[in-house]
Amino acid sequence: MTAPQCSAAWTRDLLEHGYCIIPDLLPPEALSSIESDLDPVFDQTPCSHGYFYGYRTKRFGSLLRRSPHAAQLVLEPTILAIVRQVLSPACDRIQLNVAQAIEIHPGEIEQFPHCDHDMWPGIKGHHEYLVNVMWPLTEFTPDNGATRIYPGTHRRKIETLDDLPQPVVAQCQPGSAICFLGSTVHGAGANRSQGIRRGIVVGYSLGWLKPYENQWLAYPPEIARTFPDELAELAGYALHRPNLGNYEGQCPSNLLKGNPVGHPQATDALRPDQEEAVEQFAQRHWCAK
Ligand SMILES: O=C(O)CCC(=O)C(=O)O
Ligand SMILES: [Fe+2]
Repeated sequence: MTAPQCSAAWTRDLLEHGYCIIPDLLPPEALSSIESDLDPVFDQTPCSHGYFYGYRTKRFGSLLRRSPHAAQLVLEPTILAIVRQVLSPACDRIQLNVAQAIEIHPGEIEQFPHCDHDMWPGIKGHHEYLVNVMWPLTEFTPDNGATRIYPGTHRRKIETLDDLPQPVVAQCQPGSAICFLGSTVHGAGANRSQGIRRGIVVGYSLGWLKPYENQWLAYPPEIARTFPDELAELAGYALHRPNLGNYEGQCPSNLLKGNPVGHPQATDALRPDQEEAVEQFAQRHWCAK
Protein backbone atom coordinates (compact mmCIF):
# COMPACT_ATOMS: atom_id res chain seq x y z
CA MET A 1 0.00 0.00 0.00
CA THR A 2 1.21 3.52 -0.74
CA ALA A 3 1.51 6.03 2.11
CA PRO A 4 -1.68 7.96 1.20
CA GLN A 5 -3.68 4.70 0.95
CA CYS A 6 -2.65 3.29 4.32
CA SER A 7 -2.85 6.76 5.84
CA ALA A 8 -6.61 6.98 5.13
CA ALA A 9 -7.45 4.35 7.78
CA TRP A 10 -5.18 6.04 10.35
CA THR A 11 -6.74 9.41 9.55
CA ARG A 12 -10.20 7.93 10.23
CA ASP A 13 -8.95 6.63 13.59
CA LEU A 14 -7.32 9.94 14.45
CA LEU A 15 -10.45 11.93 13.62
CA GLU A 16 -12.70 9.46 15.42
CA HIS A 17 -10.77 9.09 18.68
CA GLY A 18 -8.59 12.21 18.63
CA TYR A 19 -5.43 10.10 18.50
CA CYS A 20 -3.87 7.02 16.94
CA ILE A 21 -0.68 5.09 17.64
CA ILE A 22 1.01 3.69 14.53
CA PRO A 23 3.41 0.86 15.43
CA ASP A 24 6.72 0.23 13.62
CA LEU A 25 6.45 3.17 11.25
CA LEU A 26 10.23 3.68 11.23
CA PRO A 27 13.02 1.23 12.02
CA PRO A 28 14.25 1.71 15.64
CA GLU A 29 17.75 2.39 14.23
CA ALA A 30 16.45 5.62 12.67
CA LEU A 31 15.50 6.81 16.15
CA SER A 32 18.76 5.66 17.74
CA SER A 33 20.77 7.61 15.12
CA ILE A 34 18.87 10.77 16.04
CA GLU A 35 19.30 10.02 19.73
CA SER A 36 23.09 9.70 19.36
CA ASP A 37 23.24 13.06 17.57
CA LEU A 38 21.16 14.67 20.32
CA ASP A 39 22.96 13.05 23.29
CA PRO A 40 25.41 15.94 23.81
CA VAL A 41 22.59 18.48 23.50
CA PHE A 42 20.53 16.68 26.15
CA ASP A 43 23.64 16.72 28.38
CA GLN A 44 24.17 20.45 28.00
CA THR A 45 20.54 21.56 28.22
CA PRO A 46 19.28 22.56 31.68
CA CYS A 47 15.86 21.51 32.98
CA SER A 48 13.01 23.80 31.95
CA HIS A 49 11.50 26.55 34.06
CA GLY A 50 7.75 26.63 34.64
CA TYR A 51 5.04 24.15 35.60
CA PHE A 52 3.92 23.60 32.00
CA TYR A 53 7.37 22.78 30.61
CA GLY A 54 8.28 20.96 33.85
CA TYR A 55 11.13 21.50 36.31
CA ARG A 56 12.47 17.96 35.84
CA THR A 57 12.09 18.00 32.06
CA LYS A 58 14.62 19.07 29.43
CA ARG A 59 13.47 20.56 26.12
CA PHE A 60 15.19 21.95 23.07
CA GLY A 61 14.28 22.63 19.44
CA SER A 62 16.10 23.26 16.13
CA LEU A 63 16.30 19.50 15.63
CA LEU A 64 16.77 19.65 11.86
CA ARG A 65 19.97 21.61 12.49
CA ARG A 66 21.12 19.36 15.32
CA SER A 67 20.64 15.98 13.66
CA PRO A 68 20.76 15.26 9.92
CA HIS A 69 18.56 12.23 10.70
CA ALA A 70 15.70 14.33 12.09
CA ALA A 71 14.46 15.10 8.55
CA GLN A 72 13.28 11.47 8.33
CA LEU A 73 10.74 12.12 11.07
CA VAL A 74 9.51 15.42 9.66
CA LEU A 75 9.18 14.02 6.12
CA GLU A 76 7.74 10.60 7.03
CA PRO A 77 5.29 10.04 4.11
CA THR A 78 2.43 8.31 5.99
CA ILE A 79 2.47 11.07 8.62
CA LEU A 80 2.51 13.84 6.01
CA ALA A 81 -0.42 12.20 4.20
CA ILE A 82 -2.43 11.95 7.46
CA VAL A 83 -1.66 15.54 8.44
CA ARG A 84 -2.62 16.84 4.99
CA GLN A 85 -5.91 14.92 5.11
CA VAL A 86 -6.74 16.49 8.48
CA LEU A 87 -5.58 20.07 7.84
CA SER A 88 -6.05 20.72 4.14
CA PRO A 89 -9.77 21.63 4.44
CA ALA A 90 -8.57 24.81 6.20
CA CYS A 91 -5.32 25.74 4.43
CA ASP A 92 -3.46 25.67 1.12
CA ARG A 93 -0.42 24.08 2.70
CA ILE A 94 0.73 22.71 6.03
CA GLN A 95 3.84 23.91 7.88
CA LEU A 96 6.17 22.60 10.53
CA ASN A 97 5.04 24.02 13.86
CA VAL A 98 7.66 22.41 16.08
CA ALA A 99 10.37 19.77 16.24
CA GLN A 100 11.33 19.53 19.90
CA ALA A 101 13.17 16.94 21.99
CA ILE A 102 11.68 16.23 25.42
CA GLU A 103 13.49 14.35 28.17
CA ILE A 104 11.53 13.53 31.33
CA HIS A 105 13.60 12.77 34.39
CA PRO A 106 12.72 10.52 37.35
CA GLY A 107 10.60 12.43 39.86
CA GLU A 108 8.88 14.64 37.26
CA ILE A 109 5.17 15.10 38.02
CA GLU A 110 2.38 14.62 35.50
CA GLN A 111 2.08 17.50 33.01
CA PHE A 112 -1.03 19.67 33.06
CA PRO A 113 -3.59 18.06 30.70
CA HIS A 114 -4.04 20.48 27.81
CA CYS A 115 -4.98 20.99 24.15
CA ASP A 116 -2.07 22.17 22.03
CA HIS A 117 -4.32 24.31 19.81
CA ASP A 118 -4.91 26.60 22.79
CA MET A 119 -1.61 28.29 21.87
CA TRP A 120 -3.67 30.18 19.25
CA PRO A 121 -6.57 32.34 20.42
CA GLY A 122 -8.74 31.77 17.29
CA ILE A 123 -12.26 30.34 17.45
CA LYS A 124 -12.19 26.56 17.81
CA GLY A 125 -14.56 23.87 16.62
CA HIS A 126 -14.75 24.55 12.87
CA HIS A 127 -11.53 22.87 11.80
CA GLU A 128 -8.32 21.47 13.25
CA TYR A 129 -5.31 23.78 13.70
CA LEU A 130 -2.61 21.22 14.43
CA VAL A 131 -1.55 17.58 14.35
CA ASN A 132 1.25 16.46 16.68
CA VAL A 133 3.34 13.34 16.39
CA MET A 134 5.32 12.09 19.37
CA TRP A 135 8.20 9.79 18.42
CA PRO A 136 9.56 7.87 21.45
CA LEU A 137 13.37 7.69 21.58
CA THR A 138 13.19 5.38 24.62
CA GLU A 139 10.40 2.92 25.39
CA PHE A 140 7.30 4.75 26.70
CA THR A 141 5.81 2.99 29.74
CA PRO A 142 3.04 3.88 32.22
CA ASP A 143 5.77 4.39 34.84
CA ASN A 144 8.29 6.51 32.99
CA GLY A 145 6.05 9.33 31.72
CA ALA A 146 4.47 7.98 28.52
CA THR A 147 2.14 10.59 27.00
CA ARG A 148 -1.40 10.37 28.41
CA ILE A 149 -4.17 11.02 25.88
CA TYR A 150 -7.82 11.61 26.76
CA PRO A 151 -9.77 9.91 23.95
CA GLY A 152 -12.74 11.69 22.45
CA THR A 153 -11.94 15.04 24.10
CA HIS A 154 -11.54 16.64 20.64
CA ARG A 155 -15.33 16.40 20.32
CA ARG A 156 -16.36 17.36 23.85
CA LYS A 157 -16.48 20.56 25.81
CA ILE A 158 -14.13 20.11 28.76
CA GLU A 159 -14.88 22.79 31.35
CA THR A 160 -12.73 21.43 34.19
CA LEU A 161 -10.23 18.61 34.62
CA ASP A 162 -13.03 16.67 36.40
CA ASP A 163 -14.76 16.32 33.01
CA LEU A 164 -11.87 14.28 31.60
CA PRO A 165 -12.40 10.59 30.77
CA GLN A 166 -9.84 7.92 31.69
CA PRO A 167 -6.66 8.56 29.68
CA VAL A 168 -5.01 6.15 27.30
CA VAL A 169 -1.35 5.71 28.18
CA ALA A 170 0.64 5.75 24.93
CA GLN A 171 2.79 2.78 25.82
CA CYS A 172 5.00 1.97 22.83
CA GLN A 173 8.50 1.45 21.44
CA PRO A 174 10.84 3.69 19.41
CA GLY A 175 9.70 3.49 15.78
CA SER A 176 6.04 4.00 16.72
CA ALA A 177 4.30 7.29 16.02
CA ILE A 178 1.83 8.65 18.59
CA CYS A 179 -0.44 11.04 16.66
CA PHE A 180 -2.97 13.38 18.24
CA LEU A 181 -5.03 16.37 17.20
CA GLY A 182 -4.47 19.90 18.47
CA SER A 183 -7.97 19.67 19.95
CA THR A 184 -7.30 16.48 21.98
CA VAL A 185 -6.49 16.81 25.67
CA HIS A 186 -3.18 15.13 26.56
CA GLY A 187 -0.02 15.60 28.63
CA ALA A 188 3.19 13.87 29.59
CA GLY A 189 2.83 11.33 32.41
CA ALA A 190 4.70 11.41 35.73
CA ASN A 191 8.06 9.66 35.71
CA ARG A 192 7.97 7.27 38.68
CA SER A 193 10.73 5.07 37.28
CA GLN A 194 14.50 5.22 37.78
CA GLY A 195 15.13 5.86 34.06
CA ILE A 196 14.84 8.81 31.70
CA ARG A 197 12.02 9.05 29.14
CA ARG A 198 13.07 10.65 25.86
CA GLY A 199 10.89 11.61 22.92
CA ILE A 200 10.62 14.00 19.99
CA VAL A 201 7.47 15.91 19.21
CA VAL A 202 7.01 16.92 15.58
CA GLY A 203 3.99 19.16 15.07
CA TYR A 204 2.39 20.43 11.86
CA SER A 205 -0.10 23.28 11.66
CA LEU A 206 -2.22 25.20 9.18
CA GLY A 207 0.24 27.04 6.92
CA TRP A 208 -1.16 30.48 7.75
CA LEU A 209 -0.61 30.37 11.51
CA LYS A 210 2.29 31.81 13.49
CA PRO A 211 4.39 28.72 14.28
CA TYR A 212 5.16 27.83 17.90
CA GLU A 213 8.85 27.44 17.09
CA ASN A 214 10.26 30.30 15.05
CA GLN A 215 11.27 28.34 11.97
CA TRP A 216 13.21 31.10 10.18
CA LEU A 217 15.48 31.64 13.20
CA ALA A 218 15.89 27.90 13.81
CA TYR A 219 16.67 27.38 10.11
CA PRO A 220 17.98 30.59 8.52
CA PRO A 221 18.53 30.59 4.74
CA GLU A 222 22.11 29.25 4.96
CA ILE A 223 20.76 26.17 6.79
CA ALA A 224 17.49 25.79 4.85
CA ARG A 225 19.49 25.91 1.59
CA THR A 226 20.85 22.45 2.49
CA PHE A 227 17.30 21.00 2.90
CA PRO A 228 15.36 19.13 0.22
CA ASP A 229 12.64 21.40 -1.26
CA GLU A 230 9.77 19.79 0.67
CA LEU A 231 11.57 20.25 3.99
CA ALA A 232 12.45 23.89 3.24
CA GLU A 233 8.78 24.52 2.35
CA LEU A 234 7.61 22.94 5.61
CA ALA A 235 10.14 25.06 7.50
CA GLY A 236 8.53 28.26 6.22
CA TYR A 237 10.20 28.87 2.86
CA ALA A 238 6.90 28.95 0.98
CA LEU A 239 4.08 31.42 0.42
CA HIS A 240 0.61 30.78 1.69
CA ARG A 241 -1.96 32.46 -0.55
CA PRO A 242 -2.76 35.37 -0.40
CA ASN A 243 0.81 36.73 -0.28
CA LEU A 244 1.41 35.48 3.30
CA GLY A 245 4.97 34.95 4.45
CA ASN A 246 6.46 36.86 1.51
CA TYR A 247 9.94 38.33 1.54
CA GLU A 248 10.27 41.50 -0.56
CA GLY A 249 6.98 40.66 -2.26
CA GLN A 250 8.25 37.27 -3.40
CA CYS A 251 8.17 33.65 -2.30
CA PRO A 252 10.82 33.27 0.44
CA SER A 253 12.12 30.13 -1.32
CA ASN A 254 13.84 32.56 -3.73
CA LEU A 255 16.26 33.31 -0.88
CA LEU A 256 17.48 29.73 -1.10
CA LYS A 257 18.27 29.96 -4.83
CA GLY A 258 21.42 32.03 -5.11
CA ASN A 259 21.56 35.77 -4.47
CA PRO A 260 18.18 37.49 -4.77
CA VAL A 261 18.23 40.57 -7.02
CA GLY A 262 18.48 43.98 -5.30
CA HIS A 263 15.00 45.31 -6.08
CA PRO A 264 12.72 42.37 -6.85
CA GLN A 265 9.30 42.80 -8.40
CA ALA A 266 6.52 42.31 -5.82
CA THR A 267 4.31 39.66 -7.39
CA ASP A 268 0.78 38.71 -6.34
CA ALA A 269 0.13 35.16 -5.15
CA LEU A 270 -3.65 35.08 -4.69
CA ARG A 271 -6.31 32.41 -4.44
CA PRO A 272 -8.27 31.98 -7.71
CA ASP A 273 -11.37 33.71 -6.27
CA GLN A 274 -9.28 36.70 -5.18
CA GLU A 275 -7.41 36.77 -8.49
CA GLU A 276 -10.72 36.91 -10.36
CA ALA A 277 -12.19 39.62 -8.11
CA VAL A 278 -9.20 41.95 -8.36
CA GLU A 279 -8.86 41.36 -12.09
CA GLN A 280 -12.53 42.19 -12.77
CA PHE A 281 -12.27 45.31 -10.62
CA ALA A 282 -9.05 46.45 -12.32
CA GLN A 283 -10.45 45.84 -15.82
CA ARG A 284 -13.49 47.99 -15.15
CA HIS A 285 -11.23 50.80 -13.99
CA TRP A 286 -8.80 50.48 -16.91
CA CYS A 287 -11.72 50.53 -19.38
CA ALA A 288 -13.26 53.56 -17.71
CA LYS A 289 -10.03 55.57 -18.14
O1 LIG B 1 6.11 14.82 26.44
C1 LIG B 1 4.96 14.46 26.25
O2 LIG B 1 4.59 13.28 26.34
C2 LIG B 1 3.89 15.48 25.88
C3 LIG B 1 4.39 16.89 25.93
C4 LIG B 1 3.34 17.87 25.57
O3 LIG B 1 2.21 17.57 25.37
C5 LIG B 1 3.69 19.30 25.45
O4 LIG B 1 4.75 19.71 25.90
O5 LIG B 1 2.86 20.07 24.90
FE1 LIG C 1 1.08 19.15 24.43
